[in-house]
Parts: sequence; C-alpha cells; structure tokens
Amino acid sequence: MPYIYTSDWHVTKETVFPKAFSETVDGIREMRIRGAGRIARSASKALAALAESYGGSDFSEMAEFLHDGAKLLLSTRPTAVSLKNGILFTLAGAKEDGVKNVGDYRKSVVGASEWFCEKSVSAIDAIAKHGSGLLCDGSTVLTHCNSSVAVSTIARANEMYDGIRAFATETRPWNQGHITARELASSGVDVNMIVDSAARHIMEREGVDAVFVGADTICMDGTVANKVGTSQIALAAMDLGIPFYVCGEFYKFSPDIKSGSYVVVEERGASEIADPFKFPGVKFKNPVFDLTPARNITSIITEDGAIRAEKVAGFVKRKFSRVMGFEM
Ligand code: RI2
Repeated sequence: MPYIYTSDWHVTKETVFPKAFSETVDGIREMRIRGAGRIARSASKALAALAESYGGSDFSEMAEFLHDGAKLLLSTRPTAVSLKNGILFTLAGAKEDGVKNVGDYRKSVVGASEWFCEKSVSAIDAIAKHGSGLLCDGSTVLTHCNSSVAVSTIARANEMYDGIRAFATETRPWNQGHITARELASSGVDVNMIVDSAARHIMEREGVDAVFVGADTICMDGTVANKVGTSQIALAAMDLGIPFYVCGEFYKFSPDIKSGSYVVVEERGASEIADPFKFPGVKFKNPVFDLTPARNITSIITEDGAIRAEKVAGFVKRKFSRVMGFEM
C-alpha cells in the first residue's frame, strides 16, 4: 500500500486555525459547500492557504499544523473519498519528495493544490466529452442529485445534438436536484424536474435512453457510493434495459476501499427530513448516500474513457501509480 493511505492523521494538540480555514470546514460540514468535486477542491485550496498562513520556521510544527487541518477537514463528510483524495494529493507530494524545510513545504503544498484543482476541473471536461458521445439527436436522459460532471455531460450533449431532453429528480431531502434543473435550464436544456419516486415510471413512459449520475466514492470492486436513491434508479434502469452510467473522475476512486461494506455512509439529522416535534414517538433515519453494485452499472466514465465497473481495480492501479508514482 502507498504510504499516503496509511498516514496517521492526528490532532496532537489544540490547534488554532485562521478564520477562513474554519469557515471552509464549517461550510463543508453544513453543506454550503457541497458536491464531491467541490468539497475536494475547497479542502485542497484551504490547505494551500493554511500552508501560506504558517508564519513560523519550524518544519515539524508546520507539518503538524497542516495535518491537524487535514484531520479537521476529513471529519466533515465521511463518505466522499474525493475529500480524502483532495487532501492526500495536496499534502503527499512534499513527503514523497523528502521536503524538509518550511519554504519548500509551502511551495510544494501550494503547487500540489493548483495541480489537483486544475486536473479535477479538466477531468470534468474530458468526461463530458466521452459521456456526451454516448448520446445522439433526440436522446432523453435522467439524472439524480446534483453532479457537476453529470450536468456538464448533459449540457455538452445538448450543444452537440438536437432534441436532447433531461429529467432531474428533486433529490430529497436536500433537493440538490433543484440546482441541477436550474443549471440544465440555464444551459438551454429541455429539462423536467420529477419527484424521486417517479424515476422508474418516467424512465419507462418517457423513453429515457440513458441515466447519468456522479459519484462520491468508487470502491475497488466497482461499487459506487452516491446520493441516496441512486441504487434504486440503477435497479430500475437495469430492469428496463436502460444504460446506467456513473461519471467518475480519478479522485472519486478509493484504492483502500475494497467493497461497499467498507464505505462509511453518512447519516445526517432528522430535521433534514421533517420537523421531529410534529411526529411524536417517530424515529428518523437519514442516510444520505447508498451503494450501487458493479453489476447494475453499465460503465464508469472516467477522464480516460469508459471502463466496466468490474475493472476498477486495474484502472486504479494504472492511474494512481502513474499520477502518484508509486506501486500499489
Ligand atoms: P460532483 C453529491 O453529494 C452527490 O452525491 C453527487 O452525485 C456527488 O456529490 C458528486 O458531485 P452531496 O455533497 O463531484 O450533495 O460530480 O451530498 O459535482
């Protein structure tokens, strides 16, 4: 295993962080900053700013400061591996290169953050290109939640072809589908918003040709953790013979999560579902992600092209060893 995945992130003392850093941490935790890609880039930029804010000259102290910051960021959203990968890609390079002084460390972290943010954004464009190529004039698609890469894919298809139609689930309880519907509409896509439970019916009656969703974590066995409800849509798509595509940039893959049973599924508060005081005696359960097995996924569209979900392990081995320069 590469050392970065066995790193022991720990807070060794009470650390005081700059206000802007704490605002990013709170923003991710409270979902003002959301979407697997955005939280990864925000965390990476926050660490770069933290490196720049360190005013001392003690390398070990700076390393501890950044690792305490990383630990705090990691605690905000437990499911999306994008967050962990964004942090690791930002901090790991310096250790790889044996950096030992404050100035070089700062440069390394800032440079790695710029590299990661640029690569993660260009991956979205590449996936949109590959994904839109799977559609044609008159295609009808369905998407769930708000994935920047799924939205970009549909918007690009709309630029390339005539008569593209989209259905966006509202995505309870946070209604991220409202964002999707607005984004697609402002890109000129003919979009309908539907309630989540209408997905199967719409797929069948409206002639949906393909489903595109994003990913929060892609396990080595091809299981995909994404917004709760995704796995039911995948099942319905399979039942109806409709291709189900997951859009996944390199940092949505997790080399150290073998299968879905190892994914920590975030559970959020009852008040996101309803006002608990209006339901005396009722308990609430609010898992915000679910797990779609590889067998229900047609393919995972990466920046390098589409791969079969069952082939994730080989892709990760090639991709991560090329990007990070280490053996798995
Ligand atoms: P992009 C979101 O999580 C959704 O699950 C979405 O599919 C995923 O992140 C990927 O988003 P949340 O933060 O990186 O809304 O494709 O809980 O934008």
